[in-house]
Amino acid sequence: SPDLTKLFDAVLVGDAKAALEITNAALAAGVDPQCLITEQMTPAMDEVGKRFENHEYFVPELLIAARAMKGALEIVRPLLVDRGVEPVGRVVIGTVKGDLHDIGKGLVASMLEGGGFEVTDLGVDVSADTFVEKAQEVNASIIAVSALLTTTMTGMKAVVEAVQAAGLQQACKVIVGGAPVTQQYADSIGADGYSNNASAAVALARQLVA
Ligand code: B1M
Repeated sequence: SPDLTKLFDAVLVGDAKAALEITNAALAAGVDPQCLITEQMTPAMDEVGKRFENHEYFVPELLIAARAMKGALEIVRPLLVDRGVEPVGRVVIGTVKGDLHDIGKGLVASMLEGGGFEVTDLGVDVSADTFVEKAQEVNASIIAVSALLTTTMTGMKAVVEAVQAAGLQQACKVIVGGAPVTQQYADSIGADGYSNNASAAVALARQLVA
């Protein structure tokens, strides 16, 4: 069976070709796709972040690591989606204004789709107004906001406020997440929910639409 730690190494050094090859081999060998993400790719990104903090890595290394992970995720993503599930609700998701990190947000979006939600992904650097306008347009019952920077997570409060200003707070719940976000922070801005990983986000969303 394939040596999965090679996937960790490939993401860590940003070797997109190797990341693809190992992912394909692992899937062919019947390895659980979820475990490739949680046990190899995400820990590799954490190590990338540590090296960045220690000034061993710089922005270009962050970018090529992200490219390697995203390439491998392209193959894994369809496997997270369980087709034939009745739509359980509509979610509008995006990364908060000023923030360009999209890997975790993309994972949450894929898992929500896998959990039967209809998902509109607004991408990165999304303003509070855009979240609300899109939620109204598609009649979403949940807005999911991701933030990876301590400097941008404050923009999540603006989303909660925009939902309130539009009178949508009963119909549309705001859930938040991302590395610097905590339950305490979510409570302090009046968000309806917080989760610290993609599968917990699905459980939370299901609970809120039940
Ligand atoms: Co940046 N970056 N980055 N970065 N980057 C971090 C976040 C950082 C922690 C690195 C570090 O110093 N250790 C640090 C933030 C420090 C802070 O604010 N406390 C940082 C910095 C400083 C920066 C820049 C400012 C660097 C610079 O330019 N000087 C800059 C900011 C740009 C901007 O956004 N305006 C920047 C840029 C970048 C790149 C663009 C180069 C690249 C992103 C590429 C991309 O996304 N397309 C990048 C990367 C790759 C990282 C790290 C290394 C990895 C992020 C990642 O993808 N993790 C990151 C270090 C780290 O997080 N360990 C770092 C994997 C991903 C699966 O995890 O996103 O946490 P995560 O998602 C998880 C959960 O958090 C949760 O579920 C996901 C899966 O389980 N979750 C949610 C996420 N969103 C959710 C939403 C929900 C629920 C759960 O809604 C309900």
